[in-house]
Amino acid sequence: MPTVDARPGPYSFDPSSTALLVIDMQRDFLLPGGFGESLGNDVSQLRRAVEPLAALLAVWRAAGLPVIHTREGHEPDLSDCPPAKLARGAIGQDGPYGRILIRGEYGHDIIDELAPADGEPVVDKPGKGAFYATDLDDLLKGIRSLIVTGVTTEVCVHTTVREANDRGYECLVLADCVGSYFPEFQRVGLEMIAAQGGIFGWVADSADLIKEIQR
Ligand code: TIU
Repeated sequence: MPTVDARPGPYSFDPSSTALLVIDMQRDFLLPGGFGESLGNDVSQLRRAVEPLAALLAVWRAAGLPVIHTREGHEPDLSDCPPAKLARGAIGQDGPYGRILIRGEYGHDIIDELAPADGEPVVDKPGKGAFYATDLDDLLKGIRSLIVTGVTTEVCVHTTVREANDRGYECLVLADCVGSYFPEFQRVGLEMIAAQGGIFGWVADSADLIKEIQR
């Protein structure tokens, strides 16, 4: 079995039961003028994950392994957006890329560099976790190991990894393929996953995973 040099210890996975999850690499989080910036964030902080993730995707797809993308967002009538979430952001308001975080709008879609390939499922989710109010668990039938990437480390990545861990998936979070608006949250967010003997997952660098896929 391929085994990645990870924290807190080796992460072994069977490629036939492993999927790559790419969380919320949407224009609304990564481009100026979207949801992320509307919350007062420096969106340039997320850019550093794009290149390593694009490189990993190329290797992963070449190996014929499955990729699942997610997008956070809401119905145009906002019926799936809890009032408290609506009150604390610009969701549904007009922005430079259409209505912010609304399905079907340009800003809601995934950035060009990481566009889903034909046949790769895209899971639309109203929450931070990718399992809440989605069919992700059904899509993952037969999958045991999840390689987790995307944004943001301490919000949708953490929530999804915690949900996945509780459902029995073994999650490897790739440090250079996840991003936070806050450098200190990036560091501590990754430490939290691997602490306490890997309390809800493992953390590694994409180069160490790529080495195993290409071995
Ligand atoms: N604001 C923030 O850090 N994240 C989100 O609102 N959603 C995701 O992490 N995708």
